[in-house]
Amino acid sequence: MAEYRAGFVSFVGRPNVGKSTLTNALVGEKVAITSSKPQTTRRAIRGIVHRDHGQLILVDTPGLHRPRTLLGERLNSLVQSTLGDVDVIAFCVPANEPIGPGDRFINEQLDQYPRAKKVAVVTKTDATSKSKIAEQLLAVSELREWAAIVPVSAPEGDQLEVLVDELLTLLPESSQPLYPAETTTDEDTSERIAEFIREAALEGVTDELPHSIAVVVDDMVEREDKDLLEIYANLYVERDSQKGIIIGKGGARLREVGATARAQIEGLLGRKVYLALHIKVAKDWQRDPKQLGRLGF
Ligand SMILES: Nc1nc2c(ncn2[C@@H]2O[C@H](COP(=O)(O)OP(=O)(O)OP(=O)(O)O)[C@@H](O)[C@H]2O)c(=O)[nH]1
Ligand SMILES: [Mg+2]
Repeated sequence: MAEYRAGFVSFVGRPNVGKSTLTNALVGEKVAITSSKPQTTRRAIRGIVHRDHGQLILVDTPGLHRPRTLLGERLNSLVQSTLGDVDVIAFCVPANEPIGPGDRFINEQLDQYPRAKKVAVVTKTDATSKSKIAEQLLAVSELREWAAIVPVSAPEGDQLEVLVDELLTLLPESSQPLYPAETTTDEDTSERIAEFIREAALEGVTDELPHSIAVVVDDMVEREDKDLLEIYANLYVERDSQKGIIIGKGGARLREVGATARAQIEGLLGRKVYLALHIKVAKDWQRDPKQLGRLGF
């Protein structure tokens, strides 16, 4: 019988390559928010994958990029410290974009973590042709000696189990699981709620605005007269002009964001919630150490 294995696997790569989407697909639940805008993930988010013969603790990370703000620098350091602690580093490259300087830079950084085994994951195989996938697999194989190279499509569910099996074989043997069977993440409920709100707010905004949004759950209160949880959250932007965009004409956009987020939160908690969302300006918070600290970075 195969030995039980358990350990830590970190997904790393440029922004927007599909690390969080893949994390969620493997875990089978939305533990990390995703969006079409780069630099969505801002924490190292653990997602647990349970199998009879082992347990993968996935650590989704913020996309590595050339930082333009203090937040960007902090996120890059967060990725670096995460990579120092994991058993396997899974470097994610999309099938539908040629390998560029950003990918090469990250690949070179991986040399700094000799203890970790290194796997390449070619994501988004549904978004390109078979011949392009073959070309990408070849290009990736030339970057370094990988323990495995696995092409996957998260939305199609293609090759996900192959990836899980490959990753499990690279983990250390363990006498027992590291997390209980029902655990999918160790993120706090209030953190997940804040992230659902941020994800809803990212929908349909462009340019610099996605980067300027931060959400903090301020308070959660049980209603005494009925089975309802009241959630009070603050959505921060960096400038007054951004406030108007988030709120929209007559408050239409904000209502939409609230409704989308509430549906996600109710799905997570399995109960009705009332969501009060307040928009506040935290001027240039991405560049301000004090405000970054207050927002949890
Ligand atoms: N077609 C296709 N699209 C994908 C796939 N995986 C992710 N995407 C899309 O790619 C975009 C980015 O996905 P994310 O999972 O947020 O990417 P990420 O690497 O976590 O991005 P950061 O958190 O910014 O580093 C989203 O619009 C996803 O829907 C895939 O396998 N196929
Ligand atoms: Mg992400």
